[in-house]
Amino acid sequence: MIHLERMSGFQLLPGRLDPKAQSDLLAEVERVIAAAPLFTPVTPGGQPFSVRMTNCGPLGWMSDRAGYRYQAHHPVTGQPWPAIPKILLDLWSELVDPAVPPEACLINLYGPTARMGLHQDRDEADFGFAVLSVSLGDTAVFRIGGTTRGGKTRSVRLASGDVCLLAGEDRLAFHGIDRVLAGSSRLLAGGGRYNLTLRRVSAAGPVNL
Ligand code: MD6
Ligand code: FE
Repeated sequence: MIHLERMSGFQLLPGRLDPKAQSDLLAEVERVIAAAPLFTPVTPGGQPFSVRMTNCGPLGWMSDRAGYRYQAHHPVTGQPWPAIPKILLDLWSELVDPAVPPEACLINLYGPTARMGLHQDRDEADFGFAVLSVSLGDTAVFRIGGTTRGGKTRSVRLASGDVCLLAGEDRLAFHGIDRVLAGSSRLLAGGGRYNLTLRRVSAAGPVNL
């Protein structure tokens, strides 16, 4: 069974994308944003996020007063999300699952004061699939703990080109971004950081035999 062969735990692959791959991916992200503009989500309680957000893939992650969810269309344009760039599909195939593709790629843009509170990624049907994250631009201070809120945490820097995976026993680990180190990368012309997270949202269908 493929599930038993998946890697476990939190995995950081520093510099997995070289500078050329980073600028190629950035161009793809900019193409996605041209079709699916960044928006500022709000929590169900009405608080705006400090990141701006968009998605690519058949499903996109959303938050508004109606709650957290995945949906197939952009909340402002009403259009389907653009396709996931091939470079990201190839990474998923290599690192997560060659047979079952991701359905959602959430794109978060951090300005110099943006952060992301500790959270679990738990809006997906099958936690057997890892969440794969790619960082572009300024370095972020990432915090990761265990699967209960309030436990011990550790801090890890995520630099441009780094790929990380939340898999296995860490798939439901609490994690967040304490801060972004403004000026630490020159990849984005105006500074800032993109984080891209690829997820399988629904349970995998039957494998073709
Ligand atoms: C970020 N990352 O790096 C926030 N989620 O900006 C995440 O929330 C995340 O890095 C799931 C898996 C990996 C991640
Ligand atoms: Fe997350």
